[in-house]
Amino acid sequence: MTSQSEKDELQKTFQSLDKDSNGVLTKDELIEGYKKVFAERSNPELEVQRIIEEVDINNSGQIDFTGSKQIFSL
Ligand SMILES: [Ca+2]
Repeated sequence: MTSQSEKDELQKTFQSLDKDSNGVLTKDELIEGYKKVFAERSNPELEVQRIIEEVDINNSGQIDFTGSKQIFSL
């Protein structure tokens, strides 16, 4: 479904957003990234909150690489 180049691209995006390189994106990291990727959308905080609720199935408040795939393939 996802091509290798798309995966590489996503990996790069994920790593650039993961400021402390701990392998997960916190809400703050996500908001920063969301603003960059979807610059035209308003209310990034609200959107990110909604996404976290949707993707964060174990309620950790953080998104791992698998979760980020869902976000950026929207
Ligand atoms: Ca992080």
